[in-house]
Amino acid sequence: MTRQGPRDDIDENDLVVGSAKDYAAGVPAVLVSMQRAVEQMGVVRTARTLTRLNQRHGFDCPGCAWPETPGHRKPAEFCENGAKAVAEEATLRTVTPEFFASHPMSLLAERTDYWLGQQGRITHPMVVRPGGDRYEPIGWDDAYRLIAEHLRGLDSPDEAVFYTSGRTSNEAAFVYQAMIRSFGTNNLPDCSNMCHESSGSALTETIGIGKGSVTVPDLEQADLILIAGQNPGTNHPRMLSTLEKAKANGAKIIAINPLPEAGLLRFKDPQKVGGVVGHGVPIADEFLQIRLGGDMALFQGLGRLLLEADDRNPGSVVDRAFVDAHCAGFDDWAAHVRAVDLDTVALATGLTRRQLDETAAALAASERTVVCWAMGLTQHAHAVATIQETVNVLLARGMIGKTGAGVCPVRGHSNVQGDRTMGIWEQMPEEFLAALDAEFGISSPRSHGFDTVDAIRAMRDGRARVFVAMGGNFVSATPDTAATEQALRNCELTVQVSTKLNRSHVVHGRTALILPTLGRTDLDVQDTGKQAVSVEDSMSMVHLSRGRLHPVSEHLRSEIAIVCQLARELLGADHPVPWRRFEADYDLIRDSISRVVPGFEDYNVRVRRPDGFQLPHPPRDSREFPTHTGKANFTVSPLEWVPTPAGRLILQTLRSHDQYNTTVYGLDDRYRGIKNGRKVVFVSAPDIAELGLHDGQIVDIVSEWTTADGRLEERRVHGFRVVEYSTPRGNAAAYYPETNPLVPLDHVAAKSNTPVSKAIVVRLDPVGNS
Ligand SMILES: Nc1nc2c(c(=O)[nH]1)N[C@H]1C(S)=C(S)[C@@H](COP(=O)(O)OP(=O)(O)OC[C@H]3O[C@@H](n4cnc5c(=O)[nH]c(N)nc54)[C@H](O)[C@@H]3O)O[C@H]1N2
Ligand SMILES: Nc1nc2c(c(=O)[nH]1)N[C@H]1C(S)=C(S)[C@@H](COP(=O)(O)OP(=O)(O)OC[C@H]3O[C@@H](n4cnc5c(=O)[nH]c(N)nc54)[C@H](O)[C@@H]3O)O[C@H]1N2
Ligand SMILES: [Mo]
Repeated sequence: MTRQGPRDDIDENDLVVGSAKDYAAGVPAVLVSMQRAVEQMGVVRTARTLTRLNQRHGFDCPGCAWPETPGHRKPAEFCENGAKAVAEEATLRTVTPEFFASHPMSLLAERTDYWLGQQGRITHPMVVRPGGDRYEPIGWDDAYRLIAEHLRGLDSPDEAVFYTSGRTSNEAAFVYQAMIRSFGTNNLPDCSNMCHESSGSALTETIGIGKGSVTVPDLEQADLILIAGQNPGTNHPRMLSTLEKAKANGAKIIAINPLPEAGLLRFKDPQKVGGVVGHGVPIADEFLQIRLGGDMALFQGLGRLLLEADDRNPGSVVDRAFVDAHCAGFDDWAAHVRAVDLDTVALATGLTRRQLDETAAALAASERTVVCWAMGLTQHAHAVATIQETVNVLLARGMIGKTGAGVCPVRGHSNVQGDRTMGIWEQMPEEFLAALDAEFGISSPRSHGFDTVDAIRAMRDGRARVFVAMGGNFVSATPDTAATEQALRNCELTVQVSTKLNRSHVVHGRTALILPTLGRTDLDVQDTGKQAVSVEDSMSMVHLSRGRLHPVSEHLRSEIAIVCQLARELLGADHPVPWRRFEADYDLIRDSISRVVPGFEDYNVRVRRPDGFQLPHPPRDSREFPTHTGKANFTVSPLEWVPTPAGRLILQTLRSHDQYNTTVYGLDDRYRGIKNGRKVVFVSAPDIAELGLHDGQIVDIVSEWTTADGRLEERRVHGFRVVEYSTPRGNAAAYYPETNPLVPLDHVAAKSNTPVSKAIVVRLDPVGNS
């Protein structure tokens, strides 16, 4: 294995379909991660990098938001996919001005996100001027002037949109939102709008805080863990070690998923002898193969069965003391779920009555229950209500705010939770804005800004004209690709602060800038010396992250430096926020945060403790629920589910094992048996037969959407291979972002406005005589 150049673009003709695996990790995981790392970084940098990953004096993994194990850390606290995320960022391949000179936009436009990402780290600030056909180098100061001119030329600050992806550190997010609010808008959409927004909405209303209430030790001590709508073997592999420990302590694990995901079934820990030579440990004791969008019905049905069990033996199931002391709305909820029709539940979930009874019995017998979930619950039209039904069941059993029990939304991006805590939100509460204003002597706007979907609408309709992105890949990550592309093309200026090339650089406004930035692994030196940043994981732990690698180009600037320098240009030298001092010394940013954001007192001291510190969480810490009633709220929602229309399928869009969101590392979805390609659609054998198709056939996937005024709209992606797979009748699955063109912009979750990426009505149109 030696360092290699980028591979060719995808040729879907090379696609090979093998059999799906029933275990995750094991030796292949180690081999694949080392191979990818060496290809990108060479042997020396690989060794330097992977030994620093998730260590106390190293950098936080830019992969997922799963917490590090507190206390002792193993010498290799990472997983296959964490290693791939690092290799992708720490690569020695570069995208230089010469690259851009020989790659006009028309050429880049033909390339996939896979090819674009493979080219390496961007080395210089680049610009495309109106009518230009390729990026040219631009100096940093000229770039800032250009942005400031465009922003100052707007009729209102609300004509600008500032997006954030979830890798941005706390410090960078804090200065970024301070600049944006000083400029005068709350247009702060972020990737969370497409991700766990539904969890935040659901939890804030019910328990008073939009974050999970458990820690790693809680999971290890739970006796029952439900994992709904999550594929940890691929997306949070380090979670499997925690689950393995929980199992060793006697926990029962129930996986609720339309797909038999490898990591949920069996896990071979590559860091243990048994994981290398043995068969691994089974993870899930039960697998409920639920229909897409059936979880709300499941939890309402479980609510009814639990109440009936309590009727048979009063006080044995419902935790009356907890409900009486801490909850509101129990009676209304009880009346509602008692009336739920269990036959409808069976239809909506595709589960048998016996499976429902057994799951209810497991819940009734458990003393410490945790429910974990991710995108399988959050990206549905009724996502908020679904998550609230899981909360209802936990509240009835008194399972919040005690050891080994609680809610566990498993976040995606490594600092998506921290960015929100730092003010990246289009609707930050008044207390935060007031504290921010008091700290700096500014006056933040108070009207709510655009979230992601509203930002696309505003740019489409000409109500927003400048788009700035702090990371991410807006064009490929958002729904309705055609609409989003048009929205960005409508803009006068688009600015991408990025590490790597992606489609959002190729689909751009009349003027476009790329500002290349340091990543998590890079050494960050400012006027006062080496800097560290901090992040908050999925369980509210805040800790430091220090990059160590020499940046691939001397022209890269940290996200903080970019924001502070742009802010000085935009807001003037005498602006009250001390931009120059912030840029020179990140401790000073943390001092400001400690005065603005509750829970960050003594930030600089506490963040330097070995495992950092944990933010307060009233329900977890003291069974206090800061909701509008002052109690934990049961909620009542009319039952919704997703029936399949005749001749159609319900499609979910999900991740392969070889990608990080829109960053495609490679073309193998090893656990699902896919090699060398991505354009597949997984369908059950009986549906393939009923639709008159055959395994291996090439089809177009066509989504069908009826608009509010009754028009039928069709959206199409071309040339997908039908793969026979274990999924419920009427359901199908295909990879994102290739299928984002199918997701209608207006198909969003109630309350959270999250695009419905897990339930799209589609038909499969055969292509030619394949
Ligand atoms: N390696 C890697 N790690 C990642 C990411 C990555 O792309 N690659 N992305 C990161 C990000 S930003 C996020 S948000 C997380 C995403 O982590 P996940 O949520 O695990 O990601 P998805 O691939 O969208 O998988 C959704 C899972 O939910 C199931 N599902 C879909 N619909 C339903 C439903 O209606 N009910 C139930 N019960 N299950 C359903 C699917 O079958 C699938 O197993 O991972 C993070 N970590
Ligand atoms: N159909 C469908 N759509 C989805 C989803 C789905 O399941 N189905 N999932 C949604 C979810 S959960 C999410 S979170 C979003 C993800 O949406 P985004 O966060 O916007 O997308 P990513 O692919 O994670 O962004 C990758 C890019 O970020 C840049 N980058 C990487 N590291 C850094 C850094 O340290 N600093 C800066 N400035 N830039 C960096 C690189 O240029 C890279 O190309 O997609 C959503 N879209
Ligand atoms: Mo996400």
